[in-house]
Amino acid sequence: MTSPGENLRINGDRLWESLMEMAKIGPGVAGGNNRQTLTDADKEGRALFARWCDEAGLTLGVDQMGTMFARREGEDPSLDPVYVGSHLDTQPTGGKYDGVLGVLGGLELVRTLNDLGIKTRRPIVVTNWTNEEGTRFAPAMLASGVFAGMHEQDWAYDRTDAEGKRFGDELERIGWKGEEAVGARKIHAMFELHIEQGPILEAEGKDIGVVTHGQGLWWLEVTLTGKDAHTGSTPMTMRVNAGLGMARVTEAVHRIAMAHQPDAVGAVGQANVYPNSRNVIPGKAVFTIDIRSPDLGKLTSMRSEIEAEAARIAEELGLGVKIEPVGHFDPVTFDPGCVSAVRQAAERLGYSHRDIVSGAGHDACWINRVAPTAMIMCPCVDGLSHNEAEEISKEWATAGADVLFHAVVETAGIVE
Ligand code: HGY
Ligand code: MN
Ligand code: MN
Repeated sequence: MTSPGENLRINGDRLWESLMEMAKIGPGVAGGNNRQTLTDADKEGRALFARWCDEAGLTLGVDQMGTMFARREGEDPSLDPVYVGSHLDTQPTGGKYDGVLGVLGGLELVRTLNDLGIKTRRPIVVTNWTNEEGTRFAPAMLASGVFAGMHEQDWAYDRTDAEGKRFGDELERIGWKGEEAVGARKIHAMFELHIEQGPILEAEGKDIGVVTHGQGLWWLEVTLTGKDAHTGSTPMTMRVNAGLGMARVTEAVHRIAMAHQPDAVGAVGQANVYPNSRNVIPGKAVFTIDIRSPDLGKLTSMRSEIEAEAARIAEELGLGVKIEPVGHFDPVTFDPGCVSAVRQAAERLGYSHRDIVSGAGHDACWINRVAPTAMIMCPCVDGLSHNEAEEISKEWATAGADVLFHAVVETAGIVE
């Protein structure tokens, strides 16, 4: 099978137009997006993607977790397809490109094959994985995790959002609960294009990140139980202050991550105090710790140090403490064959590139457990993501999609 010639490129203008079109759905308040999973905005975004897939002649399948699989037939339909894709759901204050670039970059790859009349040996499937973000329903990468056999489907259906709504009910409500058994599809290889969500590629002036590994992660949900009391009349020595406990644990997470440098991160992003009244000492605090490292040893010791410190702080303040893991995956090593297909594509196309470890989690991290998988990254401005000001250039998007196109078509094989 010949690989595509270096002049074969995707249509960057068309890709950019599609990104801007999708960005109109579930707008944020500051130029980004709030298209959270299984909301009406997600439903609208799915419908647009489905229409575009139909216009590109793709056959759409949907599984019981709502993941969308749009298939372009290959010369030999019996062969396992090459998958591309990412996610269309966003953070509540998300950007226009996180996940979306990977889905629409996959669609653009198909549109280009259609323009050029190229037939591939293997089918190609463009994928929108449900609930990658995990912000409305924890954990992140929920549907790809069920697909990879890491979560039971019924457990996933029972995940609830802040209003107590169930994942399974919301999936039915928006009409995207498909028929297909999750994980039944056989994948020959998967490639995911994604913005870096960090500062390295832009700082080094590199067009492409060849992702060799992904950080491992723990999400630990902490519940501290104290006693509601009057902020004015309760003596300081009589307080059982869950809010104070949360503050001290949050500081400890930062301190422990700093003590494990380099290649360790930790923060608390989601936090609630109850009753959350200005003049009531919080009797309860519920917050999620997010710790990550590419080094399993560091990840494991950070978790045990944080759990020990949280217990000590709770003891000191007379608080009840419960810590529940609500998300986890070990550090990931992507498939060397797929990684070199990405690296060779960047070289063939003349794009500057460097190997990189993904700081963020992605659906590719789970799919890598069931099929050879690799990722391609493009820079983002100031490394900013999970912020409505997330920005990339059309050139960066085009370069990433070009490399995706070449790596996928080479893996799928071009029919003479
Ligand atoms: O949390 C993550 O790394 C991803 O953005 N869901
Ligand atoms: Mn993402
Ligand atoms: Mn994200």
